[in-house]
Amino acid sequence: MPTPDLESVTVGELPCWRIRNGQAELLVAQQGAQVLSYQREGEQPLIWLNDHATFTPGTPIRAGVPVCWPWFGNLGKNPEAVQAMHQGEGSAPSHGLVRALPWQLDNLEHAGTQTTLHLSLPQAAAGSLPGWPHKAELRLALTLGDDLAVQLTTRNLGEQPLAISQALHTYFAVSDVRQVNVAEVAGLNYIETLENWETRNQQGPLEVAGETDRIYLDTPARLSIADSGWNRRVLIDTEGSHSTVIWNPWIERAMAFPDMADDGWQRMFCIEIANVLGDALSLAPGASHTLGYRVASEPL
Ligand code: TA6
Repeated sequence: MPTPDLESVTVGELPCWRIRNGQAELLVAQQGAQVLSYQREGEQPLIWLNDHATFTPGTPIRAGVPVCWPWFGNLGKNPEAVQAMHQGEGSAPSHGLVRALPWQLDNLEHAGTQTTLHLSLPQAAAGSLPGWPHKAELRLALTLGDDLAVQLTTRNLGEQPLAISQALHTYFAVSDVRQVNVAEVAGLNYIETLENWETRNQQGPLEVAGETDRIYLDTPARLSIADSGWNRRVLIDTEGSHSTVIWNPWIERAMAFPDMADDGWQRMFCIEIANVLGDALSLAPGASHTLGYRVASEPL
């Protein structure tokens, strides 16, 4: 495999990096350290590049792998310890504070056939995120080899416990969301956020037949998306996570989004490897935690 190239490119108004290693191509925006797309040579994409997304500085990008940190979703729906970390008078944006900030590229590491892009967020280490005056080292490692690994590491640099929730809000690419299922969630309890956050039990594999926004609890280390339209199974091997959010906006919500084509909901399926609700973290001073996953695929 040739040594991968790192090329600086612009997508919309955003500076990005494109890495190709002869087998695959990865596109990463500096804003949010956000993977925008990942595709293996000659195959359908694994991570969805929403070509209707807004690529403008300061606006969250609805595509790829948004990093949700130091809280997931609506802050008010988080454990009290996570809420208490926010000390701002102002608003607490959905999905935290880091997805629309420019990150720093620290280095590019080559090891055998693998290339890793190491990114970090200096404002987190400095304790200067708005309304969140805590010091944390926040790093994202993206490793492109035979497959793609995404690892988000938080280290508590402060002197008090650090309470966070987080997610890698990945938009996986699918042939048609109506033709996929997730078998590993069968039998698990989940929070149905669309019905008053009731706890329910998943009967059989998850199939999407309407707006879906669920938090699965006690999720296993491996999840997969069986996609009969593309005759493949996407394998997601997770690290440091026991909760998973599964989301698809379906027809009406997608039509209301300015940054998604009216039929965009058919081609994306969010499986969000997370630490939320009872799986949220409390990191002792000096402690660190890595949330991550590796994505690969095989024929069905
Ligand atoms: O992860 C699911 C979710 O929290 C949904 O409730 C939905 O709103 C989605 O994320 C997208 O959130 P965003 O803030 O990017 O519009």
